[in-house]
Amino acid sequence: MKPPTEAARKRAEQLRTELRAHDHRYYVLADPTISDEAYDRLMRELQDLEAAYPSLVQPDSPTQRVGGEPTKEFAAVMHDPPMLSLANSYSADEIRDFDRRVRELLGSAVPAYIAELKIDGVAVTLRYRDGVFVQGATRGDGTQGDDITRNLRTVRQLPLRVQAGRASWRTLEVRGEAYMARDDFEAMNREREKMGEKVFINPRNATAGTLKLQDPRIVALRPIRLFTYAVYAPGAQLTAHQRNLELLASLGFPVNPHYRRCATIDEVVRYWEEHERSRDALPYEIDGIVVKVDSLAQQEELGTIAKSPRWAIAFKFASRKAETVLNDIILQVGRTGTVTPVAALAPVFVGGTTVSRATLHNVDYIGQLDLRVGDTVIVEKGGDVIPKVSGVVMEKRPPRTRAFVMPVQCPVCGSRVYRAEDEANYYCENAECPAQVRGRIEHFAQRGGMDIEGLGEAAVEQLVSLELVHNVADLYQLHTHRKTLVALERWGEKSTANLLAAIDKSKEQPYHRVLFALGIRHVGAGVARTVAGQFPAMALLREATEDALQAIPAIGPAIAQSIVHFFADKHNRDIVRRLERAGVTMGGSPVPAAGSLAGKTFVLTGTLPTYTRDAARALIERHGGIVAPGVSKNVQFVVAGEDAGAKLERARALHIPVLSEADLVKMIGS
Ligand code: 3BA
Repeated sequence: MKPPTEAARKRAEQLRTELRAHDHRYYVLADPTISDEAYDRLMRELQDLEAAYPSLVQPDSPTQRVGGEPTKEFAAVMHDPPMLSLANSYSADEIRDFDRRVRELLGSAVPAYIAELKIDGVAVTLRYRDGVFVQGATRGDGTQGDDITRNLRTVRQLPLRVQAGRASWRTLEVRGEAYMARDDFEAMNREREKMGEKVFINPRNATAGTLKLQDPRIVALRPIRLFTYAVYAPGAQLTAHQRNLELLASLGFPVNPHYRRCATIDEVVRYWEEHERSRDALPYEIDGIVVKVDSLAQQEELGTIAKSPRWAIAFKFASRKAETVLNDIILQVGRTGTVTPVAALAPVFVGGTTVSRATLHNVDYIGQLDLRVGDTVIVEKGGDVIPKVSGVVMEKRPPRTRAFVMPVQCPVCGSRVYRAEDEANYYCENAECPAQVRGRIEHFAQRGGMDIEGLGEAAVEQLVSLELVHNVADLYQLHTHRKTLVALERWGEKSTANLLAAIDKSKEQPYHRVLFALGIRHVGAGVARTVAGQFPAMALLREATEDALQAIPAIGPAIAQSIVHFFADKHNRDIVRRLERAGVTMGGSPVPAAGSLAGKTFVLTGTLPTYTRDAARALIERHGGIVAPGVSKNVQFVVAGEDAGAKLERARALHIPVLSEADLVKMIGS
């Protein structure tokens, strides 16, 4: 083995220092200062040097994150101090009891609390010797866990070396929570589904499963992140929890920014209430808050009982999971003909409401869970309001259940049901299927569309089954059936007059709403607004080519194709012509440039601190802006969060201003 030259040794050291700084800026601060290409060049140079002189390789080198050969099993690691567990509380009364106990034990001293988010992840501990990450482990039973050093090394947010600091901070034990962001988790699951692999039930399971893998090379490909919240440094004079959090951040560790100092327990309760309400806007899952006495001297005085500290407590949110029985699997036919399975459940109270229906995604999902009618199932209410069935309690499966088989006929009209190529969806092939007809009319009449009051689900059902209405154009002929309507059950003079007036009034809805109401696939309210802005009349849009449509910043090939496809259909053209003849707005009036972002096009990239991708998009659209899928010179702003990648690079290259979430919010406000 060739000994490294002095120049090689120096250069390797310099590269390591530079790469570490860039890693921290990119992964922890979400504020990179060099391009991906430039970063890759530095990394490759270091890899080449280390390959030429293997003695230069150090365990804390940025090259060591990619993972190595698989191991057979994990070695045991003893925890010192032990990893305690948190006592749980579930109500304001219980948290006040905690406060009372603390104050009683402290006598005259008054505690201040630090309230922080309780990340729904997996607890890990990290050891640093002389500033270098040397060992990482799971919590295990609190006294002994698994050595998962090589897996943790792949976590980009984990510093492999602490940033300078005093000598007393160089031997550390740092503890925190490994987790996955919701978007990353969903993207990973989509990918796994596509590859025919098993999908994970939730981000926490995915994180736990990943950290237990024996092959660090696979771990390196999974989107694991980290928040740290505890530090032990034998040589340092630590005084308070909040100071510790600040110290961790200054040493380069990711620290959740949402913690708050609370002088009274009322403030803690308020913090809990606030985050119970806003939890869905966070990009990761939390299952409550953690309350800690700030002063370390007071912590010591309070001590621990059994395995829990007396100075800290978890204050959990109400569970959004419950067990219930799957009574049936119903098939719903949507307005585009999709046949989707829905779970009919024995009613159960979960996350504040009674649930008796839950989504099953698609037929593949049923197969994956091996879900059968009669099973006891877990119902979960996640970030979105729609409850889902997330698992089966196999021990409770009754005898003689049968696996679900997708019928070959539409449950509504009896036509053939087929599976679309490359899709998990099944479709009813009959465009005249009453369920599809009803769905299209309901979509047309809904708020946000033509907004026809009195034309809800029940009314549509009645009109369609009596064959008074076959399509949305028929609505504007409904006045010719006035007598029939008045004679109908639940209708009468007044309701009929109201409905006909509401239909008449809907003719004045602006063109972009009409476009949305038509129910063209992929054309939601936002896209309709955008398209109407570029093609300000139906007569123009009707003749638009895919190329012309794709020239609009936010319009991709799928949308363009869908619009062209819609107008190529004779039946659809007829309906549009009849709407036009009835006097429905077909253009002319410009799209209302509503809101502070009107006329501006944005691109979103990376994980924002508080808004999910969908929430940020909705926010921009609500204020009149457009969200484009990719960066081009037609884009005015790029909103970048943590882990922003190629899009951010491209924005820089094109000199497009880059905004943080806070900048965006400010822009909306001004
Ligand atoms: N803070 C979990 N324990 C936490 C240090 C103490 C603690 C947690 C916490 C014991 C979170 C128990 C496992 C453990 C490190 C022991 C948090 C969270 N604080 N913010 C008070 O966000 N999930 N969990 N971890 N030592």
